Amino acid sequence: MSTARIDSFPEDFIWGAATASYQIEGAVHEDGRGESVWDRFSATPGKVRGGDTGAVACDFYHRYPEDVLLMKELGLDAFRFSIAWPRVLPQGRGTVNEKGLDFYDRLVDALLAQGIEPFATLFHWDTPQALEDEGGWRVRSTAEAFAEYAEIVAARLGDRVKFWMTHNEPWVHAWIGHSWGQHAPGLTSEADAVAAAHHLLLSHGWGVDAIRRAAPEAQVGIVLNLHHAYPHSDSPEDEAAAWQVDGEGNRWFLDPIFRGSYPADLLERNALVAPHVQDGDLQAMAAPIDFLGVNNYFRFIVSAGPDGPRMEHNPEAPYTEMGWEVYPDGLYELLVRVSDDYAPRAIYVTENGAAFGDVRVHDGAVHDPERTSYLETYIGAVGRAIADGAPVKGYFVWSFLDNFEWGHGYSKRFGIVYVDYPTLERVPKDSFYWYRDHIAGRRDAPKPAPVVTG
Ligand code: IFM
Repeated sequence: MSTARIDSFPEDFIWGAATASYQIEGAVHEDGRGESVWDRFSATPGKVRGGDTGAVACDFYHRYPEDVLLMKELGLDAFRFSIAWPRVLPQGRGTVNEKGLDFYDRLVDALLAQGIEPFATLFHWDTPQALEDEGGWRVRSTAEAFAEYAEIVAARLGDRVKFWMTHNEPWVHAWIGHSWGQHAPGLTSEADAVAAAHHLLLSHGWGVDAIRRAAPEAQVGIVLNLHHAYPHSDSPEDEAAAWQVDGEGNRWFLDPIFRGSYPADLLERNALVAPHVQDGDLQAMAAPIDFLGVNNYFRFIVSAGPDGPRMEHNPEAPYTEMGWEVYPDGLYELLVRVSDDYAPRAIYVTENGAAFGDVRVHDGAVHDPERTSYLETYIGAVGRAIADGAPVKGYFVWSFLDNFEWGHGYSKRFGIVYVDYPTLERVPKDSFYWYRDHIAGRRDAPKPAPVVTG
């Protein structure tokens, strides 16, 4: 006989929400902040929908005290934010802008005063433009500058920030920014994307060492955007196509970080331009980490097309405003598979959430049942993965606030708090109250019962 698992979430499971600097802070010209590639890109006509930029965004730079109180009302255990490199080092390296560091100092203190654990990401795509002008992530010197930056920030905040992430979604920054041209810096070369990915991975390894030097007690990880790739049919061609998609999106990052090698199948088939690897690079990238951050929103269904893998639509599934399939089992499978194949010490789901066409109705509220249902089912999938052995220690909703959704500007709303952009007023959505009650319910939940088998 076996009893049902009453509750797989451990008592110390961390319930959080996530954001990123350029998407929420605004104040791009304040207190000595330097220019970032996203300032330049979004100011270039035709790059971002409606000409939107992050110049004001949610004005979190000034409004963080009220936002932290809202986080407290939500009952968050942790808040994930990123640090804007050009606020700290306006030229990317060299002279430190103390006022930039002061902002993160104040934010961290405000969070801790409310009992909220800060989770800091060092790079969420806002490269200092000065470094981009020297070749950006295509060149090795940016990885060296990143290690310098990591050590400076960890030395200042490491007495209070325990959880550090070097990079957010290096695949997105490398490929969408350097090969597809849809994100800053807007380049369109596969060779540049491969070089950028290599230097991001290298800087991750060097960054891990730099953080540990400055803050020996730190828990250090990296955040990857991972998606389970399902073959459209069980034909060998579709299975090979799905494996290729898995290789380019998932294994291209997981293998160097956990195994110190690039996926051999892709290198052998020349699926991508070969990276230029110097002695010691692979060893540096595989610096031991304390946790893996997993960002997941959807899955891929892949068939073998005439020109390579082709993504298929599922006519029976709901899709979000981003055109992403709602498929919570994909997160379950992903977490179990990553645990089995790579054995990370711990996993945090560092982003998960959905954009829907939210509107504020006559009573002033924002009713977003699709988002609540999305969160509920995806959190359920996390619970099942934990029950099946995945070492998931925390979950962060993307996002706390509606914000600047990159090339889509402000047209896609991911927040559990609605932002009325003309006034910058914050309006908690129904999903905020659902998450608040969920977190409170977890705290009051009976302790997990042991699984009885036999
Ligand atoms: O808004 C982004 C975030 O910056 C990185 N992960 C995916 C989110 C939704 O697209």
